[in-house]
Formats: sequence, C-alpha cells, structure tokens
Amino acid sequence: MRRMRPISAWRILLLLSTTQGLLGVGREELNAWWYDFFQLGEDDDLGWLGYFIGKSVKLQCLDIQYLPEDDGGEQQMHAFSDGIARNQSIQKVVIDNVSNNRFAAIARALGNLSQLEELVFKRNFNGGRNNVNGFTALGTLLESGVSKLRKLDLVGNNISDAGVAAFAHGLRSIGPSLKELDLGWNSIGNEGLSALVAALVNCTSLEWLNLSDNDFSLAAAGLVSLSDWLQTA
Ligand SMILES: *[C@@H]1O[C@H](CO)[C@@H](O)[C@H](O)[C@H]1NC(C)=O
Ligand SMILES: *[C@@H]1O[C@H](CO)[C@@H](O)[C@H](O)[C@H]1NC(C)=O
Ligand SMILES: *[C@@H]1O[C@H](CO)[C@@H](O)[C@H](O)[C@H]1NC(C)=O
Ligand SMILES: *[C@@H]1O[C@H](CO)[C@@H](O)[C@H](O)[C@H]1NC(C)=O
Ligand SMILES: *[C@@H]1O[C@H](CO)[C@@H](O)[C@H](O)[C@H]1NC(C)=O
Ligand SMILES: CC(=O)N[C@H]1CO[C@H](CO)[C@@H](O)[C@@H]1O
Repeated sequence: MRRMRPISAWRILLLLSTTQGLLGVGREELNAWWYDFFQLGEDDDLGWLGYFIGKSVKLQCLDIQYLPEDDGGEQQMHAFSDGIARNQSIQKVVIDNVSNNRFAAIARALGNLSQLEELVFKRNFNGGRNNVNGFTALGTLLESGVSKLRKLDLVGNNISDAGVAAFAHGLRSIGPSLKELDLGWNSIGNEGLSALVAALVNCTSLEWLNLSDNDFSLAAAGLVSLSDWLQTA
C-alpha cells in the first residue's frame, strides 16, 4: 500500500511499519523495521487513517513525522487519536516534530496501549520552561499503565528543568520495566537533574542512560546526587 504525492503537496509524513512488509509493497529497512509508507497530502483524511490504525492487528510500529498544529482540524485529529487508542498490536511509537498540542493529544491516546514497549519522542517542540504541556501529558501517560515500556528516547526536545519536573513522577511508575532512557541534547540543569536522580531510584532495571548535551555547568549538587546514585547497588 503506498500513496504518493508530489513533494510540494505533502504536509504530513506518516510511516506505518510492520515486520516483513505485511502491508505489502514499498518496504525499506530502517532500524531493523520494515517500513511501509503512507504519505498524507493535504486532501487526505487523518480520521480515516485513524480508523485503519484502530482496525489493524498487525501494525507494530507507528512512526509519525511532522504533524503541524493546523493540519486536519480538531475532528479529524480526534478520530485519529481514537484510532490509536483502539490499539491491538502497536509496540513502538515514534513521534518526530509534531506540535505541542498534537503531542499531548497523541500521548493521551497512547495511555490505552498497555502493550507499548518503546516510545521515541524527538525534535518535537520547544520543551523550554514555558512549554511543558506535552511533558505533563507524557507524565500522565507514564503513570497510566504503559507498564511494559522498556525504552524511552527523549532526545532533542529542549527539555528544561520544568519539563523534567512535569514527567519525573511518571518515570517512577515505569521504573520497574524501563531499561533505556535517553535524555541527550536537551536543556536540563541542576533542578532537572536532581528531580531525575530522585526518580531513578525507582528505575531498578535501567541498563542505559544518556544525559549528554545538557547544561550541567551549574549542576554541582545534581551531579553529586547522580554520582551517589551510580554508586548504590
Ligand atoms: C481508552 O481506554 C479508556 C479507559 O481504559 C476507555 O474508556 C476508552 O474508551 C478507550 N478509548 C478507545 C478509543 O478505545
Ligand atoms: C519540522 O518539519 C518542518 C517541515 O518539514 C521543518 O520545516 C522543520 O524544520 C522541522 N523541525 C525540526 C525541529 O526538525
Ligand atoms: C529552549 O527553551 C528556552 C526556554 O526554556 C528558550 O529560551 C529557547 O529559545 C529554547 N530553544 C529552542 C531551540 O527552542
Ligand atoms: C518508588 O520507590 C519507592 C521506594 O522504593 C516506593 O516507596 C514508591 O512507591 C515508588 N514509586 C512508584 C511510583 O512506584
Ligand atoms: C547520547 O546523546 C547524544 C546527544 O543526543 C548523542 O549525540 C550520542 O550519540 C548519545 N550517545 C550514545 C552512546 O548513543
Ligand atoms: C482499548 C483497547 O482495545 N485496549 C486494549 C489494548 O491492548 C491491550 C493488550 O493487547 C488490551 O488488553 C486492551 O484491552
């Protein structure tokens, strides 16, 4: 299944993948997943796509790239989120470059996907201190029953201390299952680091943590608590 539009007409690129190309043609290998591409143009109905996602029992990875604020309208967005929430098989969700409100809506829908194992949320919005809605929604999502989540990748969202505070409690909830946490290339400082370390106490299965490219120049206290955490068995 493949829909093509001239590049100038694309407003959303949505990649739906299955293993071994169960949806048919147009496969491409990417991170060991086989991708089938749905490319939505401006006349396409996002709600219809949500219906398809809700019906699918074989879809394993949903990769959403670029969903701007004004696309589709509220009704279509609602139908789209509803489709995601109906879940059957989705284990991995990638959300790349969508607006703050769009992310919040999708995060609410993901709360129904108790089977979710991997969430990648990158380059999404200014995660700075005035813009934490998406991270509040992420915190609620983590607390709401995605209990099998083992990988959380939050690279490159400009997450501030307030952003970390908005989801740190959720991190505690998924602590027992979480194996990989990537917070690289954000704007976490001392308070964010301290809140994070406090939540790490609950992350008893963590095997991999990336905090590079944050601003720890004034984070002496946070770094001491991180060091203490690293030294506890
Ligand atoms: C999501 O789950 C909630 C409660 O678990 C349920 O009320 C709601 O109908 C579900 N949404 C969809 C679209 O299935
Ligand atoms: C998001 O996608 C739009 C459209 O392709 C692009 O102009 C913009 O630079 C992207 N933003 C980021 C952070 O990659
Ligand atoms: C990151 O967030 C800060 C506010 O916390 C803001 O001043 C800055 O412009 C943001 N950076 C980007 C690249 O959006
Ligand atoms: C985090 O761990 C503490 C101490 O083990 C425990 O009391 C608390 O209930 C845990 N929090 C969550 C949300 O699981
Ligand atoms: C850690 O995160 C940084 C920033 O996103 C990235 O450049 C680096 O490759 C990551 N490290 C590893 C080992 O993946
Ligand atoms: C709303 C819904 O269909 N939820 C289902 C999501 O998937 C899990 C596990 O496959 C089911 O237990 C839920 O009922």
